[in-house]
Amino acid sequence: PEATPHRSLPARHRFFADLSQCLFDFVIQLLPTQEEMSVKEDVRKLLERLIRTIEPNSRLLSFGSTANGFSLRNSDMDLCCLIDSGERLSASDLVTMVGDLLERETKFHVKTLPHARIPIVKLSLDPSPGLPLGIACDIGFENRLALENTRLLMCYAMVDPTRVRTLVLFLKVWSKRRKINSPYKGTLSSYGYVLLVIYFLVHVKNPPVLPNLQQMPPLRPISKEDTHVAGYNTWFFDDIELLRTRWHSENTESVAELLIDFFRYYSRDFSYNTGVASIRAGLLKKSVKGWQNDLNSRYPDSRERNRLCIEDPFELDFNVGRCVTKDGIYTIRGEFMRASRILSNRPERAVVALAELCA
Ligand code: 3AT
Ligand code: MG
Repeated sequence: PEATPHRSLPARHRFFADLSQCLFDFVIQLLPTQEEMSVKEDVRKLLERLIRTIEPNSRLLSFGSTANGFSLRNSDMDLCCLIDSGERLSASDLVTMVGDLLERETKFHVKTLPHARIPIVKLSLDPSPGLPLGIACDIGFENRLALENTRLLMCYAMVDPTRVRTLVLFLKVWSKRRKINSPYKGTLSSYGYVLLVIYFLVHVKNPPVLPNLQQMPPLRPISKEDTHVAGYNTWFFDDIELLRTRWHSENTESVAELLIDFFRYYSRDFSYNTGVASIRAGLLKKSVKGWQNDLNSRYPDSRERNRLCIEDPFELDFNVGRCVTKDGIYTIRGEFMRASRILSNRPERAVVALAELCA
């Protein structure tokens, strides 16, 4: 309880201002350098040229963080190979052939996963003087939905670049440092954390920081062919320049206030047991989506699958949090609580709080 609000209020605001400044400074030094971006672009072009020797009508496009503005230094490259015409080879055959080719023609270490949900070729390059941390890169085939969700996240970042990018980049670093960013080990992917941030900014904050781009009225009638990719509706309002003239947020909270509230919301208020976070439609019920945990199932997989439910913005039957296990959600919530505790103590110096947060 604050006995003298008129005296404590400025201190509170000073803390928010300090912490916001620290957050900007912290993420800026973690952005990729111009040089790193140009090396990555060169790698993309080289790989595209090689793949075209097998499939002349193909294009190799960037998606994920390299393409949506949420990239940190030395993040991996996500590439998607699209074949424009004359589909002759299946994605899994292509993975095998491209894998063999790159093994022969380049210095990359190559691993192929031809039978994964999205068949991919995984590449890595050892560190060298010009590239002190090497490069890791995944090439997927015909993964058109990933290109669309990358574009959606990029548009959300463009609506409010400072607040959205700072929050997202900070949460990515924080989740990696706290070791809760590995779907293979039962926690959540970066993509999942980004969706949690956007859900919070669109549906939890009142007034909202971001509009719901998937529910804005379109400018002109659109036909089904124009809006559907792989059977899913991928339409969203993407003319951000125009949006700026029509919509602006009434929410004036600082990045620090939003971050503190984000941690509070996901440690305390989000209904993990029954709720589904959907950036398209707000809070949904697991029971309505058929995403309850089947605790009696014989398969450990379906006992675990729906602990944390985050609806993919386009692939509505896909839970982006499906890899999160019982232990995983316990750890993640514990981390949200820890972060909430550190920040709500409002320590003397914001920079010390940040260091402790990511320690
Ligand atoms: P990093 O910088 O690599 O940590 P990122 O933003 O590249 O983060 P991810 O590597 O988690 O994010 O994902 C890259 C892209 O792959 C994001 C999205 O377009 C697609 N993607 C990842 N996971 C899923 C998923 N579960 N469902 C649909 N698309 C996904
Ligand atoms: Mg990535």
